[in-house]
Amino acid sequence: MIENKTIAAISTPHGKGGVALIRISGDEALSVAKRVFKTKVTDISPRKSYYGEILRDGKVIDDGILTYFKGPGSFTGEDVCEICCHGGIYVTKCVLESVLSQGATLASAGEFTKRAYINGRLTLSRAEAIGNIIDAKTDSQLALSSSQARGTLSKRVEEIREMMIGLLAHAYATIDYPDEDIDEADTKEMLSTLTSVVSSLEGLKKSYRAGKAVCEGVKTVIVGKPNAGKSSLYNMLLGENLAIVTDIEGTTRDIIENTASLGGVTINLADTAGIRDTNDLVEKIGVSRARERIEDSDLVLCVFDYSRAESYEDLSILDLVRDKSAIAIINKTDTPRGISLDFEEKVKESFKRVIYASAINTQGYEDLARAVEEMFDLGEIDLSQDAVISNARQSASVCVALDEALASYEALSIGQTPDIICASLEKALASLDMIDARGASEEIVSAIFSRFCVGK
Ligand SMILES: Nc1nc2c(ncn2[C@@H]2O[C@H](COP(=O)(O)OP(=O)(O)O)[C@@H](O)[C@H]2O)c(=O)[nH]1
Ligand SMILES: [Mg+2]
Repeated sequence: MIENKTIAAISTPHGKGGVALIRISGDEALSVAKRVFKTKVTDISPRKSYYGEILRDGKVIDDGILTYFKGPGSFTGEDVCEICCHGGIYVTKCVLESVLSQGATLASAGEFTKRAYINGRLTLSRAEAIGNIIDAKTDSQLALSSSQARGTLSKRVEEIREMMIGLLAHAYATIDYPDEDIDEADTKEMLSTLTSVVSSLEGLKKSYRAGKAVCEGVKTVIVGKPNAGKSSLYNMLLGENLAIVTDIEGTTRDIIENTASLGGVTINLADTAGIRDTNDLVEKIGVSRARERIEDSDLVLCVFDYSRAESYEDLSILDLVRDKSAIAIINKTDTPRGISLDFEEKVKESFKRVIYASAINTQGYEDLARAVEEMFDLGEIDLSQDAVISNARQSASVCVALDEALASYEALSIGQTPDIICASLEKALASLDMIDARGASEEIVSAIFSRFCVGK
């Protein structure tokens, strides 16, 4: 799998900037760099930066800085040279061309990181996390991916793995002496270790709810009767006046969508037409889309108007969201009460979480953020320290590992033979190993790295 070609690419974004960085990795990295980059110093030492001139076809085209990282103590594990030049689009392209003309091959998407993984510098989950750092758009996405990139998840996986290997060694030792069953003391000890394995795996499995809410985001829809303040709430959550707000009923028709961060949870937020019976054809379509969107969402924010008496539309909304994960928002609490105490009580009975808000002065924002955080288990997790599963691939591995660990526990506790106990444990281990991809197929590994940009 290891290729020895020396590769190069522009690692900074395509565009005009102060500086650009061209990265070279492979056995020939230093010799290629030296043919392109002329400095007064003859001996280039690792981890030092050198000023010099950059040549193409023997002519100086720019000046800049060269840094050399000797393998295996580099990002990729190979010899790496980084040339910083002025950050123009054309000049950067010329420097890259010069590097390629001196024997380097253009790197493919994610190839530097893939080499780091192949050379054992990164586990797969850490490599994925580096991709997530680059994609992060919120504080919580950054905290989570930065922690996982430093190996928080890999460390936890390794701990569970070691427990499993200890158990397997123990059980196999018994298989080697076929006359012997696992004795009572050993069984007790193994059951206790298996309990730790199971509870660690359960913890990881559970963490996916929070990890997913942070990384992928939660499909969220705002619903309510016309003029309840849905669009105002939408704007408040996004911190921008994006949706049109008026006191004319039926203002919002199309669904409008955007992404916001609320209490650390990434919400993919949709504002909808107010739910009501209407003869206006366009509004009718809007209302039916709003109803469909409720079905399709993981979180529904139901807005009720504090300033007006409730109507049949409010009651119909209670029905619409009966089986959904929903939060009630009683809006316009800056105005005198119009809503009846009875209906308010009914809302409290129907929803586990009720927030009193005023979208025009951002009152209730913090309460809503805490409620959403709690709903998606973020309250219990320290994103910058805890091992958290953040994608479907990792989650699938953990779920299978957990099922097999439970099967193994069951087998051991009812006195099954060691081979049966080991068969489940081996499957659990193989599945867990997929997280950091010991033994993942080339296809999976390539698919993961192709998500990266060229130069990473
Ligand atoms: N006093 C007060 N007025 C609000 C509040 N939220 C929205 N409004 C007003 O209610 C009207 C309808 O708001 P809008 O957001 O368009 O409601 P939508 O039809 O549910 O999207 C507008 O005139 C808003 O300014 C609030 O919290 N307090
Ligand atoms: Mg609206």
